Amino acid sequence: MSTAARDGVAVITIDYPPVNALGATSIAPLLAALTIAQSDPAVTAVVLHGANGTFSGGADMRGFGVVPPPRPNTRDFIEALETSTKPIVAALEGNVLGGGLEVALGCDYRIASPGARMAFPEIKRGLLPGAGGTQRAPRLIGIKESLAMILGGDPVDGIRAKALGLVDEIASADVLEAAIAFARTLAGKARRRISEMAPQHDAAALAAARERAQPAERGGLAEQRAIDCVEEATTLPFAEGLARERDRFVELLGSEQSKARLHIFFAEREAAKPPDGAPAGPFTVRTATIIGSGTMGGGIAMACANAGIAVTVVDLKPELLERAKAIMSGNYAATMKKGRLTEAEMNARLGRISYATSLDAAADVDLVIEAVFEEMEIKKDVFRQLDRIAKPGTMLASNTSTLDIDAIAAVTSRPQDVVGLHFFSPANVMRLLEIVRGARSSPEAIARALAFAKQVGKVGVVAGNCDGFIGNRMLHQYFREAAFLMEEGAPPQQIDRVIKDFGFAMGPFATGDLAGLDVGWRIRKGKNAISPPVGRYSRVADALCELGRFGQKTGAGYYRYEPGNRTPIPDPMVDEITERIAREDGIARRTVSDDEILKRCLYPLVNEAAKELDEGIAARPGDVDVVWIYGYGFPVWRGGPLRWADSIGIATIVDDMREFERVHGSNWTPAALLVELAQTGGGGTFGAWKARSTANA
Ligand code: T1G
Repeated sequence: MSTAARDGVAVITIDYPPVNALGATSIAPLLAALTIAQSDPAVTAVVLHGANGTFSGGADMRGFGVVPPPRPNTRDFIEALETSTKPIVAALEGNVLGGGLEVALGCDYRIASPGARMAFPEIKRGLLPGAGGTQRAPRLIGIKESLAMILGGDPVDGIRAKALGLVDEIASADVLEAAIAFARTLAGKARRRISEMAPQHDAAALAAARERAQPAERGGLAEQRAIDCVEEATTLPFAEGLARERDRFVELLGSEQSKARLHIFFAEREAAKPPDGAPAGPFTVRTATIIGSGTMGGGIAMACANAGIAVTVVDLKPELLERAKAIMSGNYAATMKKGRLTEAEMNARLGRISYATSLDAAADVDLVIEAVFEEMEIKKDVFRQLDRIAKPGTMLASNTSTLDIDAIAAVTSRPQDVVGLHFFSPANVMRLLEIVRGARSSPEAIARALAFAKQVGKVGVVAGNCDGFIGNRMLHQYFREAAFLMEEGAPPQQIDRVIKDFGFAMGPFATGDLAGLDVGWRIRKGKNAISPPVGRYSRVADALCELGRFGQKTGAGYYRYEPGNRTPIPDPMVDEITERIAREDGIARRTVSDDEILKRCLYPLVNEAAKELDEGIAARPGDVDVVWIYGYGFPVWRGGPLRWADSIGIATIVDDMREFERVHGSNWTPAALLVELAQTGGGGTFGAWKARSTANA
């Protein structure tokens, strides 16, 4: 879209809601407008800007994988900008991402608002800037800063961009007006093309980047290729470097690592939509009350304060509130010390948090989140009081991680307003938020919970009400099988190595030691779980807990730890305990292969997820993948357990499970949905099942 020339300046607008993505549909009119501007003698310069206060969110990723690739594409548009007979100024505000930033680099000059967000996020999609970014950025801002932007994928604001030389001016007011005024001064002047600039080589920066980059086989394929492209910006002529960039971009676009990351990008956004299609009406939490000032309550309060919500933390004893206040102040101070928060921002956030010893603080707020001790009777008592105190329409949530949300809702007169909000610790950091839908939770309550998740920067996923919801129910099966493998002869360090090599940050035993083995121990002994453990589980963890070996917090668990050091050290005592229990339980010891370990640890995730989908505990396969990426550290470049299962082949998984079932019994009976998918008529993948189930919805 363009407007008639004003004082010789034609304004061309990228207008393609919601993010001004650049695809054939949005680029075609831009090319047409550019052609008109070229032939209009009244036009001496062109300004390019984005509608609705944002420049562009980058190439339209929904067009990736379409054969043949839709044209015109971002590169076509940039080529037209560079060959324009008239100078072009980009007016940058809002998002200037990926192909959007590359388009801006195809212009002669860039004027930005101070708050503009400029980034090359392609690396987070398993890609690299494929429209000249790896060739133009080094010519404009140098190798080192280009590598930082391209390999980091994070935004710089206008001020930082000006300092880097990425933009030429900062607009003090209206960025479009500033760009037009700047463009007026260009009449008759020579073009300024970045592609004609000479880049400076920087061997040290390239070497440092190669040193830091992940190996291709551990999710670093895009990083490796991007560094190659940036290096060639200094060793090859522009046109050749551009061609090499294009080849590598096409390679990455076809890679499993990029497809997996794109799957998660869209699955995360799909998860934010209510599964039952209820309208996600606008809902903003302005005030909240958190009941309980422990680790979770404090973390949740910080998450709310960080999002601008006025929050009151309630606890019975003033000294508990003082402790919570000191912990939160310390957390903010540490963040400020790292330069990630200004003192003003820290004080503003602390100023949003108040403290009370009475539940009356829940009387007139939008949302109440209960985060008291994980004991059903205590929670029920809190909700009985909340039912009496909170004004009608207040959203009532429990942060429970193991208890029955229906039993909690049942003690209130308003079960339709009750949901679970299962935060992951630390709640002010971990991005996953499982929204537990009770049998009587209203669609509005679920939609409001999803809106709240987005408001506090969490990735919200709706889960049905069962023991462990989506994530922990799957985790239980994985950890149980890992313990069986240990009894059969695989030491903890071998199992943890296999899982780390797969791409997790930690294996199951190091994770258990970090979280505390006593947590599971208490649940297994407790009466509150929705259902007691089903079937056999290894007695090794209980034996360790009975010895007081709770993990890092006691200096020993599955591993031992030197004082003040978190490095897990294999401990022969654990082997002795395991061998004794195996002997007592008649379990033959043997050498277990890495391949068997990987399958027996990860297939239970897939099998339990298949059951959850069948039961409606999880609404979509992508929801399960999002839970595991954001809540459990599943390697994002593998796309989550179900995306990974699709890449292995469901039929292969079912065949392997049948063999494990023959040896190890019914724990390994494949879920009905897996068997269905494995049969040719089943469509063969979770991806296909999602499409079919959505179509049937
Ligand atoms: N392509 C297609 N759809 C997109 C999109 C994109 N680039 N960005 C967002 N959407 C959709 C999104 O799926 C959602 O759809 C809606 O827009 C709102 O998104 C050539 C190859 C821009 C910061 O990686 O980071 O350029 O769910 O909820 O919170 O070298 O979207 O409504 O149906 O996220 O306001 C590089 C990705 C592409 C940026 C806005 N660009 N997007 O956040 O809205 S590759 C990116 C974002 C590239 C070049 C390469 C965010 C945002 P629906 P949203 P938001």
